[in-house]
Amino acid sequence: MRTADTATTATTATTATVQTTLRAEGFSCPSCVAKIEKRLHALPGVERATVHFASARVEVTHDPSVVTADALADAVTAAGYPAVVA
Ligand SMILES: [Cu+2]
Repeated sequence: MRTADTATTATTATTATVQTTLRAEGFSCPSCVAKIEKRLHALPGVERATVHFASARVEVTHDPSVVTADALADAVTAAGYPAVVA
């Protein structure tokens, strides 16, 4: 019997991760992308971080109870790329 309480968007969720998009400034080359991704991956609670060079957007999958969207923006800003939550 099928039940109605199965989460429609459930994938491999063992933790309550959400996806946050940041808008950042100051990218000038692909090595900036690697630097930002590395910085974000180093934070506890970050599951995935993808920088889109052409659109200056950063998509981060994270557990908001461990690291907030604002903390992600702060980390990117601290790396030298002023960032805000989009
Ligand atoms: Cu660069």
